Amino acid sequence: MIKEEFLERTIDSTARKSLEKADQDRIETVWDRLESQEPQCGYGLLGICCRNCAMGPCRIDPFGNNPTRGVCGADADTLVARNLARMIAAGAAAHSDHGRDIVEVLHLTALGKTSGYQITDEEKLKRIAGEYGINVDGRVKEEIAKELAEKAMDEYGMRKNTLQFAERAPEKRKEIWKNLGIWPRSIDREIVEIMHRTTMGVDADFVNILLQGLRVSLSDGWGGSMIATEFSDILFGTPTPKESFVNLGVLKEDTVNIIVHGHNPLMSEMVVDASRDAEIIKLAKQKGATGITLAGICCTANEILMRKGIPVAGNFLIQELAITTGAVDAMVVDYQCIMPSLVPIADCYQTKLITTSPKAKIKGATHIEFDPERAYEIGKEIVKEAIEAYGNRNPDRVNIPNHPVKMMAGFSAEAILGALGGTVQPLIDAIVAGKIRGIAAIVGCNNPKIKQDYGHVTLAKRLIENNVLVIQTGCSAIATGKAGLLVPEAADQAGEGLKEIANALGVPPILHMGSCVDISRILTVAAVIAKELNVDISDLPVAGAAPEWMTEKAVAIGAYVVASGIFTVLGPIPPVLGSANVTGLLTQGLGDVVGATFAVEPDPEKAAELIIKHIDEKRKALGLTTPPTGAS
Ligand code: SF4
Ligand code: MSK
Repeated sequence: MIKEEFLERTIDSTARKSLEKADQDRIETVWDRLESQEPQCGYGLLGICCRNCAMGPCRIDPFGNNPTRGVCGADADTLVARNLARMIAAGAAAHSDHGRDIVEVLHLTALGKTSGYQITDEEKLKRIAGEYGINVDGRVKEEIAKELAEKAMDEYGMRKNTLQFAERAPEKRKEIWKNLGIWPRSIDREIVEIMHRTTMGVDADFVNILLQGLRVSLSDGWGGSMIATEFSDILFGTPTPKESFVNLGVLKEDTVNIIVHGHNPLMSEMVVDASRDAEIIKLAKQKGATGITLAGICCTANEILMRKGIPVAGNFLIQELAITTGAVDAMVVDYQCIMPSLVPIADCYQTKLITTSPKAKIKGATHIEFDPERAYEIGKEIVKEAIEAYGNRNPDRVNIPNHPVKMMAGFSAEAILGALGGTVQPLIDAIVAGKIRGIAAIVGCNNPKIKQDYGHVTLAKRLIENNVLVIQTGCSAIATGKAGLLVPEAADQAGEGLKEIANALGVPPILHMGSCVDISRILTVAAVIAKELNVDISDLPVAGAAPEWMTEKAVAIGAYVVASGIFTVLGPIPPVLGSANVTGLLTQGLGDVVGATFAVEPDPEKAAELIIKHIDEKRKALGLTTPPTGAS
């Protein structure tokens, strides 16, 4: 019998078993640490504290009593807007810096200065080069890639003053951005400007601050993230639908088990290739293993799942539990969403925790630094470390929860269009006919404040029951994968119309579109549909949701999704309630400005109702009749 408290922490049955084991082994987890932090600071939760200068730290009374202003005179509106803008800037920086690393490696690859990388999708290279106005005729792919990478590098600086991919948006959307003065000029510039504007004594107009927050978010969604996605496709291949497996049961007792965790595919792709090297497999067998099992966690998992079909061990809240299985010989991390707590847990199970990025070292971990010029050799070195660690594994401490779940992923924009016969028209026809009521993007993290995966899975189920096609990325997609919803058979749980479409195409009713930066794929598809209909994105029966979000990156994503015209429902409440003005702007005022707003609804059942109501209103405005609802 699993303890009641563990049943309350997660709906993932393999996580529940591992929580039991962690408890027996006296391992402290993220849930334990959340408990020890409670009650959390009320000022922080409301967003009304500031430590942006040494006259502070300052806080503002949430009930309107003294103090109503910080030492410098900044009021609650300014504090909340500044704090939110800084969250957006940090999130945009993370996504965009990831994109920058990809651009640099594409450039080095074009110059012949990398090991292990090649230009895999030449067709996409030429298509993207065409978007950037680069002549491709009669030129070899390396020449084109070099010029394209250099043009992208310009978008991080201040000479170009515009972002090419923002041109993908429909005309009406572009007009809105231009009229509001939030057209993104460059990636780094917008982030730096947020930091400037929010330092002591600069921007004290909450509307002005938040508009710059939207601009920096657009430089992420239509800039850094989109570059990360598209340039990764050029290097590693554009994803196509493929089957794989998910949950902790993908680990195996008799193989060397390696988990890759983080976000950027540059290192993990090399670890994948190295783990398939005949000489390396032979080495693993010499040590008594039957082979090498590679699995992923978080968005690095999604990157190599989408392109290579590598199984997924779990999403964000699984990272500690994976090690407590006692079966992980090495966990290889790059950056973002990696808990520093992994070091003491890895120590308990003789797991090698290997950091690879100079930007993300963790004290106590083994650091094997990524170097694009020796990337494949480093990949082999890492796998050899794992093989060595396999020899130290204590079989008495191994307990892998079994029964991995089948899942399907790989739905890039190109793959979706391919499945539809090369055009979005069949999708539009299905929406017009009411077979598909609308489209909802469910994205984002796990957050220990919410029962793990409950928000994602419940919301997704309710939406597909009501004929809403669900598209997903990030840890959210892994959640529904674990729940068995990312297989074509899950269409049986959808409403009649969606079921008919999914069955006809042989796809799940929920499409896994990739990692967090791949939300840019969702923007691309939304733009294509809007252009086809000659409307704005905000006119479409589409919505977004982040039922268990946690990172600053998720705040940046929410901001660019809303700024792109898509109504978005958040589960956890962002730290804005300390300002009625900022809260009002985000939940109502933005509707008049960018045609979309945020809503906050922690209950996924109610969030589904909000999304369906929104979709029906948009359908009505487009003159489409609302279809019948209900599961088949
Ligand atoms: Fe206080 Fe103003 Fe300094 Fe913030 S910037 S810490 S509100 S004095
Ligand atoms: S990994 S950003 S916990 S989705 Fe992209 Fe998951 Fe959120 Fe990290």
